[in-house]
Amino acid sequence: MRILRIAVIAGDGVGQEVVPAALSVLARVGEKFGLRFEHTHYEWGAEYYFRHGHMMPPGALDLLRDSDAILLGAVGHPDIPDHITLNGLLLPIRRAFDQYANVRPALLYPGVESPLRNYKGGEIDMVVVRENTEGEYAQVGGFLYHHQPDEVAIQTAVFTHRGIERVVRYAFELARKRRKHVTSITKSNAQGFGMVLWDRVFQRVASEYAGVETDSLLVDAAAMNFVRRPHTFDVVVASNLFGDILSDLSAIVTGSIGLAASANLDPERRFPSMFEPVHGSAPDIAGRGVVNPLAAILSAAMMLDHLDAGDGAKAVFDAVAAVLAGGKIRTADLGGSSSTTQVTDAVIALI
Ligand code: GGG
Repeated sequence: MRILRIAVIAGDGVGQEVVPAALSVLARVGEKFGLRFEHTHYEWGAEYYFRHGHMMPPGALDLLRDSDAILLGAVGHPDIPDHITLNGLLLPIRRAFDQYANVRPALLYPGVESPLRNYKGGEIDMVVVRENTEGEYAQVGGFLYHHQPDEVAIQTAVFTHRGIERVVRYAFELARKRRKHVTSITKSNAQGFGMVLWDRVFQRVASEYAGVETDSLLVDAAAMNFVRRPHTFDVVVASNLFGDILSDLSAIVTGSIGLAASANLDPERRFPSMFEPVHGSAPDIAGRGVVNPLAAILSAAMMLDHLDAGDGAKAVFDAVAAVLAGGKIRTADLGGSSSTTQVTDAVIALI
C-alpha cells in the first residue's frame, strides 16, 4: 500500500471546517485506491499567534520539509492585522519550498450558475498561473520615520529573469495539455522595468512553443475581458499580485470562490507543494457548518494529482462535478441550503 505523508495546517476560521471535510474525502479515496494517508496536524495560525506571538514556531519549515505535500485551510483573523497572518505563515511556506507556480483553475461546472448572463456549464474553463515567490509580494522594503507624521513606506516589487522564465514556461507546458493558448498579463505601459522584463521573457519563451497561441494583455483590459468574454481564456500567466486579484475574478465568474481550488507547486519536486482553497478564513460564517467545502476538496484532488495518484484525483473531480450537476446538494454561496457535512457526504458517497 502506498503511503502519503501529508502535513495538515487547518489554520483559521473556516479552515477548521473545510480541512476536515477534505481529509474525510481523502480517507474514502484511500480505501478505494489503496493509499494510506499519514497526516501530521500542525495547530498553527491565529490561536497559536495569541499564545506565542507568531503564527508558527521557529523551525516550522523544517517540520514540513519531509512531508509529501501540505494541505492548508485558511489564514486570517479579525483581531490580527492581515499582513501578519499572511507574512507569518502562508508566504514564508511558499518561498521556503520554492512553490513558484500557483495554479488556480476556474471551471464553470454544469449545474452551477454564473453571475454572467448566457454562460452555461463548461463554457468557462481557464487556469490562472500566478507567479508565487517574488514580484509584488517579495516583502522587500521598509519604513522610514516609522509611526511619525512624515512616515515613508517603500515596497519594492522584485522581478527576476529566472523567476519570470520558470513560471512562464510552466504556463506553456500546461497549455500544451489544454487548449494551447497562453495569455500573459502585465502593466508594462506604466511599470516600465519589472513588467517590461516580464514581457520580454514571455516573448522569448513563447518563441520556443510554436504550437501554442499567445496574447499579452494589460491587467485592466484583462479584468474587463474576464467579465466580458471569459470563454476566450485558457491559461493565464500573471505576476503575484495580478494573479491573486484576477483569480478571485475567475472564481466568481464560475459561480463562487467556494469552488476555487489552488496548488502552490514546486514543479521540480525538490520540496513539498502546498494545496489550499483560494478563499480565506471567512470569519463571518466560521463555526456555523455552512461553508462550502468543495474548494478544499478540489484542492485535495489537485494534491492527489500532483502526487501521481491520478485515479484518486479523477474520482474526486468526477464526484464533485456530479454533486454540482445534481443541482440539489449545495451550500448557500451556490444558492442552496445544504450544510458543509451534507455536501462532503454527497461527494464521499459518489467515490
Ligand atoms: N486559503 C488560504 C488563505 O487563507 N488565503 C487568504 C489570502 O489572503 N491569501 C493571499 C494569497 O493567496 O496570497
